Amino acid sequence: MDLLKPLKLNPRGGLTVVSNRGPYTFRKTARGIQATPSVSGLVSAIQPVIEQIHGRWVAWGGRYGTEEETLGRSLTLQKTDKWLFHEVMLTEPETAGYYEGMCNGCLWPLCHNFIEKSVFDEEMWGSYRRVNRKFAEVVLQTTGPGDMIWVQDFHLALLPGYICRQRPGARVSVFWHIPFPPPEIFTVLPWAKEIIKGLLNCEFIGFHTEGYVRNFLLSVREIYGVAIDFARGLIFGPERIVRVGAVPIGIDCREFENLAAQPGVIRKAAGIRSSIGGDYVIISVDRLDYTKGIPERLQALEYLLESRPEYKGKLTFVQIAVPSRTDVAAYRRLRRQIEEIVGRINGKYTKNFHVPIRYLFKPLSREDLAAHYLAADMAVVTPLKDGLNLVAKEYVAVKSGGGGVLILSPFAGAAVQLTEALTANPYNLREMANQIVAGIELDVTEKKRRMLALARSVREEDINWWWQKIQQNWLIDSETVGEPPPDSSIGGMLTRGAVL
Ligand code: ADQ
Repeated sequence: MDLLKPLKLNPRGGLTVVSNRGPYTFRKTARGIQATPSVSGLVSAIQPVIEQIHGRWVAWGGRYGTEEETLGRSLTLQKTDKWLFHEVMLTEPETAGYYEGMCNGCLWPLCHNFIEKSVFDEEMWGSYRRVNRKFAEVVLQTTGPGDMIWVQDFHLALLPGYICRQRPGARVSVFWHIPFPPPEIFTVLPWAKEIIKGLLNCEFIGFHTEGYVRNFLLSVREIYGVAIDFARGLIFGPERIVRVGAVPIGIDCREFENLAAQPGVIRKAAGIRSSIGGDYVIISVDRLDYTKGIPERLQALEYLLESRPEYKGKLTFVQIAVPSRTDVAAYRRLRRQIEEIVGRINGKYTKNFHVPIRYLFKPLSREDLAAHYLAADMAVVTPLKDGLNLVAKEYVAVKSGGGGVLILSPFAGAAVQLTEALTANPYNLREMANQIVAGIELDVTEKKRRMLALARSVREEDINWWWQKIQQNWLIDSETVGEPPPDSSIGGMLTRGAVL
């Protein structure tokens, strides 16, 4: 790490966001390095915050090189209009072990309760530790002692520990964007203790829901046996007092409301509708991921067309999927599976040139995305498990005038806030089909009442609200929280026997 180029600290900002992927993916082309915007919930959420704060963003830009190149050029400073970007470069083996292996092949499925998809491999874990250390070096080089370091997500769970080892008392917080699983699942992870130990160096750890907070606290109790105040979300950890809380992420609601009012977007939406005809239009937008429940949703649609023949030729379902983790075999298999189901349904139900499913496998611009939301009578957001789900909120923001129906899975974190949505269990094809029909037949006044209530919640708890709440939680002085309650779980309450 001695080879890192020294960087000037950003004089304007005291906040540094650290995440695995940043706002751009860089690729070497014949015309030089090209930057393409990355599509993910995390990027959608962080971008408006960092633009306001004029902070710094440390992330991997999707490029790799040899170990020597990585060490020699691991910081490429990109100056954008509103924030500074520090690129971390990874080697090819690191990408395989840390990102594809430990992050996508182990922690992602485990945290979404897909334990059977999780691969546990010591080499992958070694790579995860190495890359977390590498990020820590970059963060330490580019920040000063008083800076606030805001780490994003499960990719960098060891980072707070590595930072604090070299800078005791550093101001570090983690926001965990995906679900935190129940302790009986999390503690299966051979390195569960190391992950918890790293996180306990934070001042504040944020999750989307109270359920995830509880799962986390229970896991800490199970693994560590330190004092925990469940009511106030406090862990009296070995390094510091850690606050833990539920702060569900919001969207830039005004941006989507403005987009929906733009003449160009309205024209595009009208074009989408006229290309579809007079049909009822249902939309789903997802990163192509097995947690999003895309095959299950398509099967529910097939069941609907089979069991309610009066809807044949009257519904068009638009599934927009953005390519994701295309290097991972399981994701390539999922893509093929979805294409097969779409082909089967369209083959079976296309009549007089009416095609029931339009399937787009590509990223859309913000304007195109808003136009598709605007064109749709209903959005079906039915993940099998999802930390929160921003698509549900984006659809509501675009439809905030009162049109549109939202069908939401109870297994998306967003269901805790968006209580006026119709819910449907993605594992229950019949319930999904029935709820889609109920949504289509919903009385106009009731439909409007529900959408206006949803819009109120999305507007009130938007991205600014989220960032305010994060700061409020982060900036409380830990020394003022007092003693742990007498019934807290210091030792003796561990539910596991010792491993010798
Ligand atoms: P994701 O799993 O990426 O995020 P989600 O919250 O739905 O899931 O966000 C996806 C984002 O990508 C949305 O902003 C959406 O507009 C955008 N998007 C999807 N398809 C697109 C397309 N074809 N073209 C352009 N944009 C597209 C993770 C967690 C979530 C959590 C977020 C934020 O898995 O549960 O909500 O982080 O914390």
